[in-house]
Amino acid sequence: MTHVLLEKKDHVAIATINRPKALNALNSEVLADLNELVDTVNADSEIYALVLTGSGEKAFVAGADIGEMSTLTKAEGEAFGKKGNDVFRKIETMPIPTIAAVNGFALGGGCELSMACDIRLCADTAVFGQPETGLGITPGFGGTQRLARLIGPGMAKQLIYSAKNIKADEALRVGLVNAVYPAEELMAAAEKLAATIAKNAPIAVRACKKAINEGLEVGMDEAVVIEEKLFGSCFETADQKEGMGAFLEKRKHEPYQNK
Ligand code: DAK
Repeated sequence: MTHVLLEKKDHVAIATINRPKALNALNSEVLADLNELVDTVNADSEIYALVLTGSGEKAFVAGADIGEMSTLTKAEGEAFGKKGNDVFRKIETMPIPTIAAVNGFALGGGCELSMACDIRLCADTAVFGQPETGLGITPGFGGTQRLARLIGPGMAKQLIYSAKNIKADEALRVGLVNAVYPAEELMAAAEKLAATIAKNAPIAVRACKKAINEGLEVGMDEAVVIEEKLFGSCFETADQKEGMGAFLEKRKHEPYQNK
């Protein structure tokens, strides 16, 4: 991967989008690298959580690459949108939890990328927005869909129609991010949360992600069945036996084995 750096700390992977000259803007190469990142992380059974951030102090991702997009035809635009949507959906449906550590501008495709992650933490210097209508296009990497689901249609429509950016405190107020940190503390906070998640039974954590994501896409009757099946599947795991056994024996559980 040329534009994505990958580091592992215990059971946590930290991926950094690294195209600082263009504020980490998403061109086809970065999208291809993100695709490869997901394949690499998914293939590593020792990774229990992923933190995604941007290189440099200024930007998480300043959007899709405007230079690359500017001359697209209708068919090419659709193809570019599909490429991004496919990668972002692949990120959203990764089995393990994902945390976007938003360290600066998260505009257009950058805001959309953060929304494809499970959890968003940001620096107090972060700026979010969907500037697309100001450029003559719609959000194309899931922004119209995920923003409305995350913060509600009223606020999503305001942000998307107005193309106005919001700062970290406003992103927290509208529920786009879970927490804001001083910029220099963001990565430590994101890694600490990822490590906390990674200490819990990995199969159970992955089942929770699947239950929440898949349950949100169906009616409640179907959703609770999804939960029941995943709940049941945990009782075939060694980690469930250790977790509950440790409680009953009044001892601390052994580190979970992902089994
Ligand atoms: N694309 C390409 N290059 C970018 C870029 C971007 N999105 N953002 C920044 N850069 C480049 C700048 O061109 C500049 O390059 P040089 O001139 O140095 O070669 C370098 O990064 C530094 O940027 P600035 O000099 O502009 O830095 P400033 O601090 O002055 O400003 C800024 C930072 C983030 C406010 C500004 O760079 C900016 O406004 N950037 C553009 C933000 C933006 O509008 N992003 C949204 C892009 S639209 C779709 C598929 C996808 C999408 C839509 C439809 N379908 C196919 C349907 C997604 C759309 C978007 O994401």
